[in-house]
Amino acid sequence: MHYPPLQESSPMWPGVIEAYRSYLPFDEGTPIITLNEGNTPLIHAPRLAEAIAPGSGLRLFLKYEGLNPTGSFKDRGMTAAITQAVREGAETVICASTGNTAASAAAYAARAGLRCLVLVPQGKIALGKLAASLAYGADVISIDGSFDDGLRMVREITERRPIALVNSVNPWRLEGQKTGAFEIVDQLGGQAPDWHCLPVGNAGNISAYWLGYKQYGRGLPRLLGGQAAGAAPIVLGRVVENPETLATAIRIGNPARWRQAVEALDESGGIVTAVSDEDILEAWRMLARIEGVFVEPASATGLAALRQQIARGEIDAAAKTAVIVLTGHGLKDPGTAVERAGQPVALPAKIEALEAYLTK
Ligand code: AN7
Repeated sequence: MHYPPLQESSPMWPGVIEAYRSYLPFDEGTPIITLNEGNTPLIHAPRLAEAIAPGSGLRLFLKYEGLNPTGSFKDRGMTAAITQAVREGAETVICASTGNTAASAAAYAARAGLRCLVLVPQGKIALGKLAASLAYGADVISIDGSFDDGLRMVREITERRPIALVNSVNPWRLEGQKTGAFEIVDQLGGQAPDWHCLPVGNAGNISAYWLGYKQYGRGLPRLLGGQAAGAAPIVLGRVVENPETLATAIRIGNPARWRQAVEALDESGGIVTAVSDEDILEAWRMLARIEGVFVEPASATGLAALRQQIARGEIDAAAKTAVIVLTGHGLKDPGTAVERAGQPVALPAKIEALEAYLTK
């Protein structure tokens, strides 16, 4: 088989830094560390719109960030953070993570030839994230504490040693992450949505989206942030010492970007709300069964929040455009899927058995 060489005019997607370079603080000469992240689909979801706001004319779209190279939205910020770490001469990077940041940091560090250490909460990281971090060759350090404990540790070690911190306290993470807002505006034909809905854990993503919408200058959405009820510090207005939720990605009690998120919510006329694990799971099922979009549980929190706010009459869906950011792929967390989505039907390998099953 013969493939023609890539031409300079090739339409290959170059990754988010190259695609939006004029909006980002990277000049032409900077070597970019990229896995061609971004350019994720914005999926129209009319059946889901009808399910959560019947007859309203809600235009609902799903920004499927699970289709990034390491399966989550984190790759947008990580291309920027690792590019900057290389520019500054770093040899080692570190992060604390509930899993997705770890996998993303590990992949981009591998691509840049850097050592990567990731601190993850023991027993509270989904299998796909652990598997990927190990596969990319990171030093995976499992601590007998929470994400918040890990974040404290990595903040301190990077003050003591020449190691680059790539959690979203690193401003470069937000620079890359804000490209999600640019893409949504472009995909909607040059106009921001009325509502922008997403899960809030460490609050980097919501902060970055707000920066992006403001910078792009094509209208501003109102932000709707969802937190898991057992890990809802921003909703409660206080640190949660022992956060608990089956949505392990957002099992965070003391978000690093807390203040910035509150500012973004205020400026946008937004809402932050807590949703129960049951509501998260229901939204997770709806995404898969009504629209065929499989996400990890935390990623369904934006839908759970929108559904709750429409049901409570806090959001009027009539003729509105809403985008829900689906932050991570369903295959990140196969354990929860197998536990919560039902069991396979076991049958003998005989046609009669299949006939009997169908006529049951
Ligand atoms: C799927 O990987 O914090 O509010 O360490 O993995 O920007 O933190 C993950 C967070 C939402 C919350 N959805 O985003 C980590 C980590 C998924 C996530 C969030 C995360 P932020």
